[in-house]
Amino acid sequence: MRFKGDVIFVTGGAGFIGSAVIRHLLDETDASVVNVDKLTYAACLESIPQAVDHPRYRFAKVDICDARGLRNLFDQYRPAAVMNLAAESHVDRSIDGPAEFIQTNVVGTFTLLQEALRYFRGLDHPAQTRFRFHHISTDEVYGSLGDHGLFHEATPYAPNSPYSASKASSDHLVRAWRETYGLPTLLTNCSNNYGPYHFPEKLIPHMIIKGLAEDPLPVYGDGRNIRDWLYVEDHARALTLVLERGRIGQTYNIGGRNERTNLHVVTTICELLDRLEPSSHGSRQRLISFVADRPGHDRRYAIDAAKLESELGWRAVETFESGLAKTVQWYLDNRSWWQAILERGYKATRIGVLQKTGHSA
Ligand code: NAD
Ligand code: TDX
Repeated sequence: MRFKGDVIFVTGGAGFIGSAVIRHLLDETDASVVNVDKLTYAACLESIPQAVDHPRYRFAKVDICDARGLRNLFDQYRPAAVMNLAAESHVDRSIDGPAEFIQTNVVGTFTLLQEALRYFRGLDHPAQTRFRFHHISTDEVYGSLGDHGLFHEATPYAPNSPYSASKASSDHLVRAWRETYGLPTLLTNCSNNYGPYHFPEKLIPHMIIKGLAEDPLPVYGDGRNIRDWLYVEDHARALTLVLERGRIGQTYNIGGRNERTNLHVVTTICELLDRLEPSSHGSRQRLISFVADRPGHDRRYAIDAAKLESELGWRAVETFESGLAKTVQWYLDNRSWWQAILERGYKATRIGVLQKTGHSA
């Protein structure tokens, strides 16, 4: 029985990937889950429908920057593992307002590491042997690739956005807490996720929702930037596997081997929408509009997931085509989920374009 009797803290469990991890843990393992989330704009507790009255689920509204709040949680629940997914995650927002990214992604990770270490030091030897601190990070820490090559676990860090710089900082802290204090850490760096319950600000849901509304589909720059897409449920399986069987102190890169240009992604979404919900005005491709590029826009990401595949036997189940078809269908079938986000004030307007004067924080 996987994780039977274990309590796992999932920080950021009301977010896109965190909620997928919790759904997976509740459905496929025997773990008890404590969802530790501050509930920012990106949070949505409705993304875990099976959590309602679930005997192995608890929610705690706690900020990972709040040492005292975290300490109480560690003392109360005595977790066997922490999976840290709490973060500010949107690159465009980090351009307009980097301060929150430094606070949560750097200071928050530091605070969580400190409290995890304090708790770990108080455990008996068998419990220390089992304890894991798993930090979830991004391939964006490696910077941008040219036309060839892949990101490997040993690729040097070269972050280009305030978001990726804050994630790189947090990764370094995790490494240091392992090397200096002996905290049993695991680190995973994954490529762009997509799938159900994805917040509408990100490329794929943004284009689905705009396409349904017959609004312009804003493609940044020339649309030839490449992302390597990973279906979120494949990612959740990979994370659980790394937590269970990954080697302490190691990094594992996670990717779906699905490199696509942004223009290809948007065109495919148009084709799927046209097939599933035809428009009387003709193909949605007429809505594609090229707009000002994102400052510091990384050109290409691509992950080599060979280490995870060979060491732990993980394989992505979804191809980009099967995963995207499922995703578009999910947004058609679950309009109430994303319409509630629009109704509570999320404005799908362009952000992250540099202002000519002044500073942002
Ligand atoms: P998300 O923005 O959808 O969700 C983040 C969650 O963290 C939200 O529920 C939010 O309320 C919570 N949170 C934010 N600040 C917090 C704080 N200070 N204390 C407690 N909770 C807080 O993010 P996501 O896309 O699910 O990403 C999860 C993790 O995976 C992040 O660390 C991100 O950097 C990483 N990642 C994401 C992707 C992707 O494509 N989405 C790819 C690679 C890595
Ligand atoms: O309207 C858009 N038009 C557009 O062309 C949006 C929202 C995005 N884009 C482009 C920018 C990127 O090249 O699409 C690509 C994907 O953009 P995002 O969805 O903002 O994702 P990205 O910046 O690649 O970062 C994502 O993957 C890595 C997550 O948001 C990060 O949290 C993760 O670390």
